[in-house]
Amino acid sequence: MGLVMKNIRIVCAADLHLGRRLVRLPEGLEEFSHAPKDAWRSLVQFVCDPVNRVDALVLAGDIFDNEQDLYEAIGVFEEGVGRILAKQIPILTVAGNHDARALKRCHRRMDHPLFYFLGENEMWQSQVLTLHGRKIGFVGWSFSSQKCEVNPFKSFTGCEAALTLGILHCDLFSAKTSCYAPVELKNFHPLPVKAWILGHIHIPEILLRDPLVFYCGSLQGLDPSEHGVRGCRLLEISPSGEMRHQFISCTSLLWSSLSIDLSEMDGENFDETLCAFLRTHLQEIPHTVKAVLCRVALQGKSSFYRKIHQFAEKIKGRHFAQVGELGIPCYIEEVLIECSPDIDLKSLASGRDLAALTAQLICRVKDSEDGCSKLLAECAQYVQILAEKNGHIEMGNDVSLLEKELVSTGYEVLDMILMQEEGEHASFDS
Ligand SMILES: [Mn+2]
Repeated sequence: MGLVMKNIRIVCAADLHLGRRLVRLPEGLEEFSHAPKDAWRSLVQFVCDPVNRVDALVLAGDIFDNEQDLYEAIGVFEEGVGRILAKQIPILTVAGNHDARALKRCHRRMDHPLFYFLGENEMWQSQVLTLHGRKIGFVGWSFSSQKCEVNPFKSFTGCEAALTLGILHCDLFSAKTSCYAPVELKNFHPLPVKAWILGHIHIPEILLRDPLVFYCGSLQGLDPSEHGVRGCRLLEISPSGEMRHQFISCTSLLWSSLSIDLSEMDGENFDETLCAFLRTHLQEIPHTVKAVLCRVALQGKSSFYRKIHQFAEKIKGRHFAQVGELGIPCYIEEVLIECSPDIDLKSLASGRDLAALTAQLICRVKDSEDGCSKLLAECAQYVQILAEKNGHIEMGNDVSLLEKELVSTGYEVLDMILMQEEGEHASFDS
């Protein structure tokens, strides 16, 4: 019988942010404030399960959420690392901007020959491992403090192995301005590296096929903006060097974001209709998910616009439906009111009264008329400054968000004016 060479299977993850507590969870979901730890435990479970035949684990930085207050996070991390190393499965890590020192300390304390910390002092470092009789190179670079304005590829040094994988925590999306190891996609092409396992950006994404370049994404969504299933990627290298990969869910609390069109609905059975809508749109849920937190955007022209705010208040924060094959509890995290009253805005705007004036203003914002978009951009910058002052750095100067907010408020005002006018007409009639 000939010798059958096996595929090499490497689990890749990043941005675990252990130690982070999920905040503003509705009553009944408090236990999920520890979801990042649960995601790590489910990753460890996957790596250790012999059925999955995992040969190595790669962690591309931001394992810990911050350098202080680490006792709890370090305990749960080291416990998992211990379990994996006990199975003789090597672990390769680099540090991100959140854990530059913490990971180094943890690595020293554990002091295990199969636990590798690559790229100390922002210097590229490589390590060759023999997996299933084949030499695989790993080359990595680590943050040594919270910031690094320099592109790490300026100092890249290679690796001797014929097949090398790169591990890096870096910012690919704002190369000109980022202080988190800014890199550009073109940096990857000329290097003798077959695949790049990246951390930092929390949205899992494949960026290039050859060489393979991907962001692992956060292991578990950390706030409502991180909606969608999160987890790790299983990279498989065939004996001929061919790469395949597959996404594995580690999400226990799933943040979800859905839009519902109200134009075909009457206000009669709003709760039941929304419930059915959630069940239809949240059918395929990975088995790791134990609860869903859904942000619902109400859109379209609504015949029951006047009741919308009342409806929204009633369902917010509530356990609302059982979704997926297993009947997972789904809560409404937030309701975004993006719908409009059932009126003809254009014809209303042709008048000369207060309602017409308001309608005209809404039209100008909606159609981004000349001058208006410039004003909006300026406004967004002020919002950004205010947000930063108040510590909401991640709000960003998002013009489209501001536009939505203005239009929505405009409709609210317009509806109030129309309601008043209706009242006046009614009192004249009587
Ligand atoms: Mn991160």
